[in-house]
Amino acid sequence: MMTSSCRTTFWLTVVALMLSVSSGLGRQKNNFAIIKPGESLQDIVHRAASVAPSPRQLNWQQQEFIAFAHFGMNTFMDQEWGKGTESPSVFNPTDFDARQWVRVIKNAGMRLLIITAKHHDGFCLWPSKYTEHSVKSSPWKEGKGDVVGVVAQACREAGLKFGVYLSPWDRHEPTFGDSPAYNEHFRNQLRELLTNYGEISEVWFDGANDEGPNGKKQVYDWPSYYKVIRDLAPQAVIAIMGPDVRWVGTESGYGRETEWSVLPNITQNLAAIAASSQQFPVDGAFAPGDLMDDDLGSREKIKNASALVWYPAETDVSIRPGWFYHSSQDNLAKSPAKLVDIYYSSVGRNSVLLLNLPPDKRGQITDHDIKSLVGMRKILDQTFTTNLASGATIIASNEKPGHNASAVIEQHPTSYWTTDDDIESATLEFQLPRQRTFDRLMLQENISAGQRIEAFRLEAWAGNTWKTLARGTTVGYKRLLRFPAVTSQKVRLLIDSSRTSPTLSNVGLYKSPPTVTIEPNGGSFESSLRVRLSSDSKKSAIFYTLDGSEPTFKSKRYTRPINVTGSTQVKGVASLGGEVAAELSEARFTKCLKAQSVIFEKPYSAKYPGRGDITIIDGRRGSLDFQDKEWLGFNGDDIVASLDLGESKSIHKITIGFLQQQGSWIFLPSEVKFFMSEDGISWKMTGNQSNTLKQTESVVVKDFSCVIKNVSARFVKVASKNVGTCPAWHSGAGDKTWLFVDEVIVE
Ligand code: FUL
Repeated sequence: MMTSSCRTTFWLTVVALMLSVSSGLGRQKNNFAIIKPGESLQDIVHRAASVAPSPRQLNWQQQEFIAFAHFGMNTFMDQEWGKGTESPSVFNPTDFDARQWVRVIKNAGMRLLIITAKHHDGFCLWPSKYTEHSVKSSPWKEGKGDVVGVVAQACREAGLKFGVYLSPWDRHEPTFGDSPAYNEHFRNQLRELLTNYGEISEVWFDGANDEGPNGKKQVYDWPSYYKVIRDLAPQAVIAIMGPDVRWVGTESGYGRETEWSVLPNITQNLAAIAASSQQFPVDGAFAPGDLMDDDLGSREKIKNASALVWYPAETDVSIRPGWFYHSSQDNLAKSPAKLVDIYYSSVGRNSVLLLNLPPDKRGQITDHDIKSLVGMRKILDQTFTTNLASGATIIASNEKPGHNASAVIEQHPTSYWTTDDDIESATLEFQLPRQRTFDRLMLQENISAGQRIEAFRLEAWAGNTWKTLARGTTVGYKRLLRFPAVTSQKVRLLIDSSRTSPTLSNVGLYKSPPTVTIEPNGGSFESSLRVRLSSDSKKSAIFYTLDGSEPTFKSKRYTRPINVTGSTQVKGVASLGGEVAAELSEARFTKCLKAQSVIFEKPYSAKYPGRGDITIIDGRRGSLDFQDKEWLGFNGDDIVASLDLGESKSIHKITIGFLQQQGSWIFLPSEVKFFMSEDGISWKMTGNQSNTLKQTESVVVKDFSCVIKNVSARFVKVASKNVGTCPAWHSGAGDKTWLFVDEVIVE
């Protein structure tokens, strides 16, 4: 334990060291700050507001939206984590095309690509001198290929930045666990990657870790890795298990509403700061701590801090459920709307979005993923191309000379608005050139001066009063807020709280393309159904079709609810000024006989009870997501379900739907048999259907049905045969298989 005089000496040493380290930086801001003992909360808050990104951190943040490519041994083994024992003979892309990756990534608006040069299985995508477990031992290009080299070159040609993921955990390398030897091995691999492939902008160190092949635990020499990077690639940020960029804390794609880039550093690291001889002392002090907390940098979190550091968030998420390519996930690429939602919740919450696009066994990004990306880009472009605030006259409650409010709508890259010193709240009032309709707000702080804004509101003038449209806490590099569309000529931005005089470099008001909502959103019905279409933009017209074709502005215009009397597919689009919006909405409706009740011979699993018995007769269909509460799950058992229609009815078709998602042990039934009965006692089989779809096929919802020539019956029974156990090729070979059912439709 330190005595108080000892603590004072320690602090003086630390501060002196900081000052000497930063003296060469002139007036440039530091990306760390030491808090002196006895500083008040106000002092600490001001200090936090002056911590700013290092040039490499600022440059990285400005890339906004970047790509990950998980490619390697796992792509060919159809797995997520290799054991390190895989044979290099399986690595053999059939039509490798790095230029295709780069084209797709650039067109999607991403500016940097990080490749998994080595994942946990230890297989290297470049011909490393330090192991045989690499492309050079594979049949691809007869062992003469270099994935890292070709991808780096393609990026350079296209003006895309390039980064490497190098897994510290290596399940193949024999020296792993023999700490000094593996540390040298790892540094050697880093040196290869950082010297032979041009400029590297990001080095990504994964936190996943376990024992080595020899059962020994590796002690990583992180500071020595950082030193190699600082020496060979000073422009590169070191992410995740590194001091420049932090993991946002989830792999969902959703960052925090309140996202501070300035975080408290933990006390014990100050000794490491003091010991560090590097220009950016934070390297020596780095320890990731708990990054999953909801709050990382509020006043509450920094009030007892000993040091503060600029440590911004990166949000990594895959376009599919897995990080690596699996054909079974081809239908599970996130939709354009989902990707847009993720964009708002990451880039729009002061974070960089790192979206993974896993190339397939050909060595190309699949059309499924490209379709989603193109759809996403179209929506974002339609939204953000025109800033409806441009041309506005802006009145600020306070302006610092040389930093007028007009700077927030100027295109100039470094101009920004701020107030006189020590002002902690302010208002900017925008008089727009004319009435405008908008539903998105974009704010950017001038983060080269630090992150300051703690609370803000957007209001629009509604004729006689101000109406609040949206509220937020932090802004940081970029904040995007969505709210229902409003039309007004006057808006104001109220900054209610700022750590010190607030800054803004950009303010934008935008209108997203209108989308159509169909209500109800599909399902089955008994006699007729009224279907309503609406748009989130009152000014837009809605066009629709009922025959499955794609609607255009030449299709039927929606004016009143549609009376659906037979099985129908409704597709609708909104159009504004003759332009059809990017998003198509669709819903399928099936006319059927309503079952009064259903009885199962054996119960469904308590783990997947959907919404109870009625799940399979409620008119709503299960999606491709087995957790969506529309599915009933049966583990190892057959399903025998009897439906009571209440009275004898003429039947011409019976359909039952199943899900296949073999990655989750869910298989289609091998056979489905259909029966009918007038009394529920004596049954007559009316048809059967065997499964013809391959068990290796991607995720699908498949209907089994039986067509009958209008026979009357009160009861219907469907018996579905569970395949029982996972086949030999499956990773759960011999385990019980699941049957997931929804829904039974009697027509
Ligand atoms: C994780 C890894 O274990 C995953 O395989 C993937 O690489 C992801 C980005 O990071 O920690």
